[in-house]
Amino acid sequence: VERVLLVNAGTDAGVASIANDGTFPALGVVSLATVLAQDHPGIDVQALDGQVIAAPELERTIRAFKPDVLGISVLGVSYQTSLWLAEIGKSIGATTIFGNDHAIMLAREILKRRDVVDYVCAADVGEFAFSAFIDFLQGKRPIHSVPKLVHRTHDGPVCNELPELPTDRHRKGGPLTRFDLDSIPVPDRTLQPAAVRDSYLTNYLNRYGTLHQGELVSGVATMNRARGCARVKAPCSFCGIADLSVRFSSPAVFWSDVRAAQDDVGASILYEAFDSMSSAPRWLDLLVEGRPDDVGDPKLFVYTQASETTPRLVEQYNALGVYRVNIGLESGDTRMLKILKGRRDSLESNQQACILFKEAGIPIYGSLVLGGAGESHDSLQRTVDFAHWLTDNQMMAALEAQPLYPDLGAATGRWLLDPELAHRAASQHAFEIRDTKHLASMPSKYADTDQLDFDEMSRDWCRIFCNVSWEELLEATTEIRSYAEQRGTVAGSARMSAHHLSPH
Ligand code: B12
Ligand code: SF4
Repeated sequence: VERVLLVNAGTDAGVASIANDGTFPALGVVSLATVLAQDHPGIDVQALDGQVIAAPELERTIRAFKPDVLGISVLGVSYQTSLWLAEIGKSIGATTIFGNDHAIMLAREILKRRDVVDYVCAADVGEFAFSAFIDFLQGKRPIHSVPKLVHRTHDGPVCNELPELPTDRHRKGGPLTRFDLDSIPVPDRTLQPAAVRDSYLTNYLNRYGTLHQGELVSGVATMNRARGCARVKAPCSFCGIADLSVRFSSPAVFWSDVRAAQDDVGASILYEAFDSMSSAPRWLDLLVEGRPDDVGDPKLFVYTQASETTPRLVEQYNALGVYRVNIGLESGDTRMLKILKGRRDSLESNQQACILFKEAGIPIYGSLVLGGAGESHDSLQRTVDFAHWLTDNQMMAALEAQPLYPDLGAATGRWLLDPELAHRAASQHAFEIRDTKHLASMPSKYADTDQLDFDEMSRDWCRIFCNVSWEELLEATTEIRSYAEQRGTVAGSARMSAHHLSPH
């Protein structure tokens, strides 16, 4: 193995964009490349992002680089592009391997059906598993010792269920038990070509430049020094994130990562991809205490939860340099919020959190999920009203709205595939199953395939679980987006086809 190329597959043609698409770097491929470069210094390794490189140019680059191994980062809406990339890889003799959430969830189905995919890496933290995979290709270790590698055998695809974090790389941490994620080296962001790095900044300024008037934005970076969410035991019903267990890096490594992003790409804006920053107030204190005096004024964009937002949290965010927050607001109806998220969520807690951020001058990147189980005309209208309230009060940096997509990794997806489970959830959360016959046909439709049509799944979901039609969800989506856009707020939608959004 002399050359390894890691590519984040860009979103498939015709899929709607979220407001942040192409504005922040795909970190996974850069982090994988960093560990590989450290563990295998003889290998020429590069990371590319198909989200910001046009398809013909990406194909030319892959063919010119002639990788021995082509690793592809695959999400639900980039599966067709990923298969196209794998075909290119096979046509030039590369070994192909898929990773990331969509590939993890459908690993066996993919290997059963797609000859152009040789392996799937099912690790949530993929760096060490991938490095071990390269060792295997170089004949340095047997295949069954590569953690979380899904590979073909006579008995069908199997996954090596071994720990994905090597224990010898752990460092002992302070009061928060261990800082597991310190074992992941600070990413070398220069492993992406300069033109790719520049395009994120250009896209960011095109979309959000007005939020930074009179301020120099010199670079944008993604970082990830904590993962998981306090709701790990009872996640939001639509949340399909593969592993929500809470894991951290030490403050020292957090700030080294910030410095490296400043040095490598001049980053003044950093997107910390921790699934729920508000779930870790003690870690926030440690970050603020550990902040070096000479680190300048980096601005952080973080995920936060409305029900965990307090004046104290906002103070901590101010001290840390948080300039923007991403909140899953999801609904303007308290009953729907309890079904979608949990007992502690309500319209009131959503509004209180938004008011606190508005008073602190922190704009919100918020999203709304339309069509949770039991959605009615009234609840949908309350969400539209809430979206208007958010826009009118100028609280939003961007607003997202879309019909619920039942991710197969989420409770909603499991209900779709398991009618009995769905009936139990219906009696527990007091919602009605509207079409029992259609529900019964779902397992055979979706359990045995690697092709998931997200519009159709969302439509099926709505028919079974909602008291409104999918068309009404689309109308509400369009209404929320146009109201926001007409008032100068950036709008977006995830996991749906763009043609369903009528022009406005
Ligand atoms: C930051 C982020 C973004 C950023 C950066 C995009 C990116 N591709 O990284 C932005 C804002 C641009 C973005 C856009 C989108 N995102 Co996003 N995003 C995230 C977020 C919050 C963190 C991802 C991250 O950086 N993690 C840290 C890095 C280090 O880890 P990683 O990316 O998971 O990669 C590790 C492993 O997965 C594995 N791995 C990954 N790829 C590969 C490849 C190989 C070969 C191997 C061996 C291993 C491997 O090893 C990596 C290193 O540990 C996740 C939520 C989450 N917690 O995962 C959602 C998430 C990945 N996004 C999601 C979605 C839906 C999108 C969009 C499709 C939205 C849309 N338009 O509809 C677009 C996709 C754009 C694209 N094609 O890249 C979903 C994906 C769901 C799914 N199953 O497909 C997630 C899981 C959130 C969710 N539950 O809804 N996103
Ligand atoms: S959607 Fe967000 S808040 Fe809900 S469980 Fe997932 S990470 Fe946690």
